[in-house]
Amino acid sequence: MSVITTQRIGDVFVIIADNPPVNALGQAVRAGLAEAIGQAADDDGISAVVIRCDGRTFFAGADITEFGKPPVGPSLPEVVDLIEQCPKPVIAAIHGTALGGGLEVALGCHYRIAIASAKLGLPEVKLGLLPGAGGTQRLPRVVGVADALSMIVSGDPATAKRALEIGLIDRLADSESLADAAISFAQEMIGRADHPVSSQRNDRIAEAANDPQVFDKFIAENSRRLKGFDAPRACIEAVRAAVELPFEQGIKRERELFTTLVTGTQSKAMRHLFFAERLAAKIDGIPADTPLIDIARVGILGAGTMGGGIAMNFLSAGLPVIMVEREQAALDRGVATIRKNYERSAARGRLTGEQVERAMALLTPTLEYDDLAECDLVIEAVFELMQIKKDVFRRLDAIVKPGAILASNTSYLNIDEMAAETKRPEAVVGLHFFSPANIMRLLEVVRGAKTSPSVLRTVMALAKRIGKIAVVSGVCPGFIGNRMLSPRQREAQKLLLEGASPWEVDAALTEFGFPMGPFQMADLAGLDLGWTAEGSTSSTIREVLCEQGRRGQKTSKGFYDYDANRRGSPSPETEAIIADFAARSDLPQRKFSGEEIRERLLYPMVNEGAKILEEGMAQRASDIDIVWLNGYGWPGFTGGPMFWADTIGLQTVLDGLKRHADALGSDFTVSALLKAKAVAGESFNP
Ligand code: 3H9
Repeated sequence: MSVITTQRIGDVFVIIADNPPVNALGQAVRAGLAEAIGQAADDDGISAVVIRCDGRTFFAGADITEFGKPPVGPSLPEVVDLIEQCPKPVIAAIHGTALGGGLEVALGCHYRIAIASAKLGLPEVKLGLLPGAGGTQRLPRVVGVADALSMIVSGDPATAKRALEIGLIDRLADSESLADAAISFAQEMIGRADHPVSSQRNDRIAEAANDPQVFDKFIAENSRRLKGFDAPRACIEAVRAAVELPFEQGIKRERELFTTLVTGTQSKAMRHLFFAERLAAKIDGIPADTPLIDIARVGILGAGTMGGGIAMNFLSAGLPVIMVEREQAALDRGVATIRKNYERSAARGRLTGEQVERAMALLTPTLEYDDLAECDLVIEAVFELMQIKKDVFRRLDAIVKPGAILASNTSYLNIDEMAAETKRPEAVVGLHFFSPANIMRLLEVVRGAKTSPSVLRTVMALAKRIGKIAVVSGVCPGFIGNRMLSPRQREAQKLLLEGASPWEVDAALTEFGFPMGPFQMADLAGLDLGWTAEGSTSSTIREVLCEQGRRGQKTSKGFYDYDANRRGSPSPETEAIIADFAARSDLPQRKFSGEEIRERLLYPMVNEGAKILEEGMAQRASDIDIVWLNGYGWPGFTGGPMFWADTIGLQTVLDGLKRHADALGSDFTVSALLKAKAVAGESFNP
């Protein structure tokens, strides 16, 4: 079947695209559109044109799988130009998502009509690109520079309502009658002179031409978001070209910038992540028809920071939650924190008061374990001690109805040992949420030796329902994320004893693109996590810091000293403590470059990632990238640790590990998989 079909309704020519799943603008669609528009232009019996899509959405963009391959015409910019130059009015009828090249097609049309649930955006920046089919030149001409900049640089879509307000669409239609409304719109426009042509409009950009500061202001306000990424700056430059240059020259500039980005490493990395995120949801060896367990009610054990955060995910998705604590005071505190978090979101305009009350009404706090009996899924978020976890699982097994899933939020303990305490090990799974659990998108799903396919498929589907990115991990200490964090932490500590300062170590990682380094992270989390004054033996730097009241940001001092705005500065007191440990270690003291620090911290992580793959603990290298990107702030423009290793070359990593072998110590072993792939000239990702 053809991806483009046409219909005549009177003298209105309707062009319909049908290219599942998201009507991406692949070559066949572009060719079909170009041909149909040519036909409409040439046929005197046609007075107006409607472009619409069948299926779940209007065009969701260029076909990303075509990037990096030899281009086959017609190109998308050519198609958009053909639409715009059509002598008959062309109307885009939008449902679902008009994204990227999809919105650029719509901007080439003379009019746009959309249903209320539609979203319109230029998300190219999230793929390390800029809109390359005229979007950077046409959008500012249609909605003005301020709104265009914010849409193009954030990549976030606008709702149809907002699109109407800013002039991006001309009309709203009822969802059931979009096709008819578009035809009526087209009929109304027939015979009118001067249909608006986006590329020829200059009224909206004139405002910015009179305010040359607009771009510098935007850069200053968004500097944090722009850090390290090439695409946002290129987006800004392209929009600046729309203001400063005639349309044809602006388009040329857009093309140059697009070409640089699409052939660069950052965009390759970000396109890799786009597909990696979708691939992570797929579990090898589990048939798609594996039955799902109906999850209508969720139980959470523990009302602390973690339990409360986990509960919010389900409440926000409209699922009733029963939250159990041992003491009334702790339960009340937990409920109050959930409410406070929701109210803060409401104050920022992200939720309505009604939504807050709806979520809170779904929460049942209780002191009775027995109240969990009818839950379909119970997640324990109690203290990280195996004995406690085992007791909890035994108890839950006795109380919760048969068929229900029992999950642990452990971040490193063995799920199989917990499962062995129950008579339903097939129903036991790890659900490792990351703190703050209501915000962080990552969820490590830990597949036990006996976890059933049905349970696994159910929790993956549930993860999607609550807006998480789920990655499956096997059972090993620390799973994927924390297991790879551990060699990084170890090396960071060792570097302190060899002469590097915490600020040098942190800077090496923030220069790489991490939002913070290991010591800044430790200060933020609190150095006294798991530390007690009674048990302290002054045997690590961290212990001594805690003993001296330096427990992190919350005490205004940790590795760093903090001012009232929580801005950290190097601490002479910390330096003295480290110098004392270094002197006792007898290790030679020297200076480290940022490059060497990065090699010491990041290469062992890649090595650990390779071991995780080798042992089958992760299904694929790209899953590891997704974990580190969404759980630990690994910079997206490098594509994640395994993609980054591929980019710099596995032989480079292997050589680096050899070079640092003495420092890494005799208990450090190089992964056989890393070695084999490096020697064969292969990469982790296909
Ligand atoms: C662009 O337009 C550049 C132009 O400016 C310039 C050109 C010169 N291409 O996400 P889902 C696949 S750049 C190819 O699970 P949802 C996806 O991989 C593009 N494939 O569905 C998945 O495959 P599978 C700008 C694509 O309902 C399947 O479709 N546009 C594309 O949760 C379902 O996807 C974007 O960046 C594509 N463009 O969300 C929009 N899009 O089933 C990217 C999707 O094998 N797309 N696939 O795993 C999205 O944001 C979401 O897919 C969307 C639907 C919101 C549309």
